[in-house]
Amino acid sequence: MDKLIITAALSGAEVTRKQNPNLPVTPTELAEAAHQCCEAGASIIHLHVRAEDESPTQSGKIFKETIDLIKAKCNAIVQVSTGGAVGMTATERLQPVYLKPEMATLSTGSVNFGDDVFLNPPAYLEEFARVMREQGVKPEIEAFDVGMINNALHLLKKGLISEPIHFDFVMGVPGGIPGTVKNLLHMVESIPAGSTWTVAGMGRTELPLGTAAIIMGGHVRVGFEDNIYYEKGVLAESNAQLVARIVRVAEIHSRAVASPDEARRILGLK
Ligand code: KMH
Ligand code: ZN
Repeated sequence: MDKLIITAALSGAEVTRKQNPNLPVTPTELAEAAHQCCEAGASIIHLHVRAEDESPTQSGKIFKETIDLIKAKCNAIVQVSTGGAVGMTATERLQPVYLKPEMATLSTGSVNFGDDVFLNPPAYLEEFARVMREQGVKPEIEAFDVGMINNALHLLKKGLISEPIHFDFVMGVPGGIPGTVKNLLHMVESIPAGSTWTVAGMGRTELPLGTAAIIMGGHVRVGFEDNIYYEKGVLAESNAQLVARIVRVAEIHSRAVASPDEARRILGLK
């Protein structure tokens, strides 16, 4: 098995400080959280940014400020979100890709998202993939359900993405595929040989799905974007606390944790 790549999803677009007062919001707070997560064992930082009033934004300026601060503190792979928040336009969502980060997310289908719809029609998929290819950015395919794997294979067929493909199975979103080990197995069995994959389990599915991925040879995403609790009724103190716990699970299962440069090699980044 490859060493374990841990992604820290620091804040997302939806979680608020009211829900967990430890949420990092400003560029300085996000950079400090990224630094702590790297120290704890994360090699990828999945990044969303916020405006001063805590609302989600895809502002290239705020992304740049945050990425520069992160780079000054640690060697992590920065993976910008192109999902942003529901309701944003494609042009708005694509802004951070022009900063040429090492990676960016590419959601390959629309999905009900709680009471909203996270809209990713075919034209968006092709546009996002084309811009990432032009900018030399490796996509992480965000699959919220199994059909989205097929949509990614369609992009591959069209030459808009290339192999090996890296998938993130986003599981347990209300509207997406439920976060069970049975469903995880089905997702893993549905991707082409030679692909890499990680799993982001929402809420209480974060730990069991992460544990399953460690055993199965996949990779794991944790963080406040997906889960604000350490255990039932107990809020997590920091993103790093969630990273440290998954490192302990990996240790129990004798799975070594990848450094950022080892993660770059596993993912085929330059
Ligand atoms: N905030 C969600 C609507 C991504 O980062 O690419 C979409 C999302 C996916 O978070
Ligand atoms: Zn995200």
